[in-house]
Amino acid sequence: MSITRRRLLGAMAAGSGGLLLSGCDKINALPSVRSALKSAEGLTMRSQRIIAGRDALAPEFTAADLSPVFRSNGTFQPAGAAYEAHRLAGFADWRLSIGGLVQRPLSLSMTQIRSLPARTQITRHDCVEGWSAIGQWTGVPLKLLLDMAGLRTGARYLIFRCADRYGAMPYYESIDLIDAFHPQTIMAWGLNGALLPVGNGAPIRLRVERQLGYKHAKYVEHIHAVASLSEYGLGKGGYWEDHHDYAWYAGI
Ligand SMILES: Nc1nc2c(c(=O)[nH]1)N[C@H]1C(S)=C(S)[C@@H](COP(=O)(O)O)O[C@H]1N2
Ligand SMILES: [Mo]
Repeated sequence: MSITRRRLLGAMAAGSGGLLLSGCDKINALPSVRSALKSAEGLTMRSQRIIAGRDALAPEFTAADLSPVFRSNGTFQPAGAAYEAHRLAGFADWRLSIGGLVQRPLSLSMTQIRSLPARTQITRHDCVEGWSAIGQWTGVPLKLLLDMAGLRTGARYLIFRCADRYGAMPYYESIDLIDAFHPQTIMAWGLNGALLPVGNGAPIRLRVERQLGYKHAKYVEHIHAVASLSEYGLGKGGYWEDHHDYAWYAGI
């Protein structure tokens, strides 16, 4: 088993443990404990990152580290006439909408989104199937969109609805507000200096860098702020969570 694979399986086990993470989060709340733990020797990178807290940054890399090809996984081209028409039109009429528990529901064109302040970051994507790739992502910080929309009291999660389906089931994912406001969480429209390719989620996808690949919803059409994950799908917060028992929190 490769080191990456072992690390990922370890991450899944810890991520689905629940108790371990909530225990760490509580200890973590004490600044003195946090710094003592951080300086302890012999900790693996992985445990340091758990102890460092949910707000810690994922490692960023340099252009020299970029993978020659950023592969496509899962859906590589959503089926159906509607997506095909968007693709042929260069996504000129694609809208990303934000609704649910917000004060000002938004519907933004890609031109509007690309004119907003953007963040560029070079990060490593880890898929639970056992591969990783380093890519440079450019997009609007999700925090900026949420500030525009204004979350209402009671909003606890964001649900990302995608344009593709697995059989009859739409792909969707969800994150909590800690990840939503994390500085590296962006709605990415660029990869490696070009517009996002269809294979990687054109025209816009989520990057949530502290979690495994399946959380990074591609082909996003709508973001819905909700009080509870039970409000959508089968209630477990994502396609893989609903139908294949994947962990909802897939921290790395
Ligand atoms: N809409 C949608 N988002 C998705 C998927 C998908 O099939 N459909 N696959 C997920 C998985 S398992 C991974 S590893 C990444 C793959 O992203 P990539 O195609 O850019 O490599 O997207 C995730 N987001
Ligand atoms: Mo994945």
